[in-house]
Amino acid sequence: MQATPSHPLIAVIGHPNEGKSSVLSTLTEDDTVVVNDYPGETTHCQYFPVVIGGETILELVDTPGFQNPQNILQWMQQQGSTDDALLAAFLAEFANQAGYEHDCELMQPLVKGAALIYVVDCSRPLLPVDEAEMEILRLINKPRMAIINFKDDDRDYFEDWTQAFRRHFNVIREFNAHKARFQERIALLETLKAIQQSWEPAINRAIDAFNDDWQNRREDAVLAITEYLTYALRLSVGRTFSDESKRREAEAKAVADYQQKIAQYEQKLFKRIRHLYHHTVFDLELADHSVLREDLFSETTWDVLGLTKKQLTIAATGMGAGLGVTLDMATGGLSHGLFAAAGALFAGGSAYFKGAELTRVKLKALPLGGTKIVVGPNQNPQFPVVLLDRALLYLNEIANHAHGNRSGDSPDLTDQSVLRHVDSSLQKQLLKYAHKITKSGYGELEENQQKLNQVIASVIGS
Ligand SMILES: Nc1nc2c(ncn2[C@@H]2O[C@H](COP(=O)(O)OP(=O)(O)O)[C@@H](O)[C@H]2O)c(=O)[nH]1
Ligand SMILES: [Mg+2]
Repeated sequence: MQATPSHPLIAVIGHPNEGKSSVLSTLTEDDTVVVNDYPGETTHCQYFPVVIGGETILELVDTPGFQNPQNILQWMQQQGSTDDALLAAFLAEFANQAGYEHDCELMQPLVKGAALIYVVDCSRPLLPVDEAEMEILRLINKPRMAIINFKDDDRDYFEDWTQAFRRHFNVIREFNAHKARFQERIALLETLKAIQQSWEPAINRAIDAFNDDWQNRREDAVLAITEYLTYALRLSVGRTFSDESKRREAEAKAVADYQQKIAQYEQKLFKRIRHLYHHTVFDLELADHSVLREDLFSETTWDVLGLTKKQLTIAATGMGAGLGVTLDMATGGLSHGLFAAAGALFAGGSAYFKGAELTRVKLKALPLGGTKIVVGPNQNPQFPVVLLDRALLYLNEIANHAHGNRSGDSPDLTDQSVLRHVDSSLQKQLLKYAHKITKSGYGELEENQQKLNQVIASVIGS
């Protein structure tokens, strides 16, 4: 009955509602795995291959919970056999017994040569059924490890659990299905090598593939962010109006249109990032206090993100008139989000920034009558910093969000600005290339984009 799978096959086994599906979802980065608030809903094994570059490098199996562990253990203890012989005898005996469907089903992957991960929530007391389940698995004697998934922080029962694990498993590891990040997933894979040594080369290949894939995703994300910044920095929006009485309305519409276009592109970017990180089904909710819940052009966004006035002054030093200190037109008529917020930021700041152009609003007389008002490109040096800060915050959030965590609460986002904490030379380069992109003719655009791309990659790597 012993089959040998061509790649590591691992059954995730345990009591209903302990977090099996959540662990599996997080490990495979698959948010199609059904996670249930109520126990006992999984009735059949479901196979979740991890495919990278077209190759299945690993496969995990979600299994139903045990139904009758104590009866089964009693029966097994009377058999006088262990290992594969015991597994075969059990299936022969119970295959057609009503009420044992889940018990038989969960053993199926083991027949196919799977190793097993036994998942328990150690924040609850150890019960006799748990001992029975662990003893059944010990008797069947497949390569196995215990995974401790604390559903809450209660550690009162941990010692009892640890002792019970020692009797039944050689390898025990803590893994939080809601919080685990990339490095913790890799660490768990490393541990799997210890339970099934013949899989070591395959697991090493899987780890390499995971690492490469992780790197590729970052590169793709950085490229996508550079494209977005390029679009936003170069964007301008025009509106025509026939006489002076219509000017304010035209201006307001142009500003609204300008802001909406950037906000829409940002949403497109966020979706792309979600897909890169395999968050495709579950609609992830941002933490309550995340600044990402604020509109891109809200005052809060402009207060919390971007560089401090001092940092901005230092980063912009030497850029001189390049910053756009010349005004085509006073921006006083524009009271909408971005312009008002940016104005507030600079008010009372250095004399240098007081005169800085917040955005370019040009008026052009049209040959056939009427006037065109043009909003953008925005040359406020804080503009690319705020946009990039939001994109990096989102990337961080997504890259670290465990796929098994469906409750929407997410890692702490209190330290909101990423860019305030990077080296000032990077801040300076960011401003420099953002500014060049705003101004570039098509001939030099690509080169400046590549530079900006490098700056963003360094920020992420720093
Ligand atoms: N807070 C918290 N809840 C968890 C964790 N793991 C699982 N849960 C929750 O426990 C419930 C059962 O999880 P599920 O993975 O479906 O358990 P299964 O029946 O063993 O597959 C779900 O409501 C999960 O959101 C965890 O690490 N932390
Ligand atoms: Mg489940």
